[in-house]
Amino acid sequence: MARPGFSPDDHTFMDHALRLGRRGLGLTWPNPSVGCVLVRNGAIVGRGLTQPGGRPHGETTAIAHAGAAARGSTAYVTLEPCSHYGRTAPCSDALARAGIVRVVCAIGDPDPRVRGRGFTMLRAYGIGVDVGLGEEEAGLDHRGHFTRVRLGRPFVQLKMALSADGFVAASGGARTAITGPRANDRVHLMRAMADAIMVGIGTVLADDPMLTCRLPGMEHRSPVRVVVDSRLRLPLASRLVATARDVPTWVLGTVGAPPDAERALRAAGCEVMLVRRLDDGTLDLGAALRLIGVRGITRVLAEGGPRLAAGLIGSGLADEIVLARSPDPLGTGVPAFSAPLPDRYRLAATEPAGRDIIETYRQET
Ligand code: AOF
Ligand code: ZN
Repeated sequence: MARPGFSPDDHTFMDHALRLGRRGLGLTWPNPSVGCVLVRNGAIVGRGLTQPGGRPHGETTAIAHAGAAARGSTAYVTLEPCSHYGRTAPCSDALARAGIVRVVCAIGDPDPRVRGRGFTMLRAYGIGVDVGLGEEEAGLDHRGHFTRVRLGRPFVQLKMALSADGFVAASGGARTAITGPRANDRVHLMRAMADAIMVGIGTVLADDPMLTCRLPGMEHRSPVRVVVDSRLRLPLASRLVATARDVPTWVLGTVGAPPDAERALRAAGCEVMLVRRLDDGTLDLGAALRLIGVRGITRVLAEGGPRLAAGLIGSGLADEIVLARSPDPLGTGVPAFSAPLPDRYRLAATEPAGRDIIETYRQET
């Protein structure tokens, strides 16, 4: 639906900027992935998105792409242009210097270094600023950055594959294929768009997973692998440890875990981080997430198993739950949940993937 104050062209170009920005999800941490499109006389003269590692920013990338053609153009940008001096001058400055006459922006940046100052700076330069087009999509795309800025931890998406009768694996914990190839591809795409993928040690011991993105051409987008492993039981012979020098592998143990296990994992190329135990003896997942947030992770895909899922849901840390549901029953096995999903989760999307159905639930905030 057209939004008052914005033309059909505005909508088209903002959609384009949003799609560009989404391409960088999973690559730009600790920074958000921002898309920017420069338009003059109805034609696109420059496009850019935040580069891997977070710099250069989307706007400066688009300006460099446009060169002299940027002068007199409108910038469509998915996040408030920055106003702080990092390694380079702020994007708001760069837009003014490039001769941009109007900025259409989806949403403000809550980062305390920016928070409205970007808009103020642009207006002070005499640039027209219109905010709010594509706000809802941008709010979803930038959830990693926003959650990290506001709550000091990454955004957490919890994914589980369920049989028709609600099991995640056969009894005994053996590796079980639940969903088909289409749903599995979707999960690999979710991995590519995450900064980190998190599993519990139970899943590693049962499945010996790789946790990489194996979509053709997207292998380089494998996220950091994080194993929640209180007592540091991760086997040195596991595929995760064997590949730890190629794909970053972080092991989250608790204070008091065996020091020799810690040394051995470090020597094998893993990073070991220790967090405190809660009174009930379990690892403090909130503290663990804050720790990886400090390291720059903004988007976590948690892929099981049931114990990690219960911990994340129970502590209010699962912001989004994605259920890949198979039409086939298993008959018996390991149940996904011991209780129904709490009421605060609302079904936001349902999408077919081959014979399976992918449901997305969001926690109301
Ligand atoms: C933009 N455009 O493409 C991005 C922005 O550490 P720095 O100096 O790179 O700044 C990071 C902050 O800049 C980050 O926390 C967020 O507020 C903003 N990200 N801003 O103008 C971009 N990625
Ligand atoms: Zn910037």
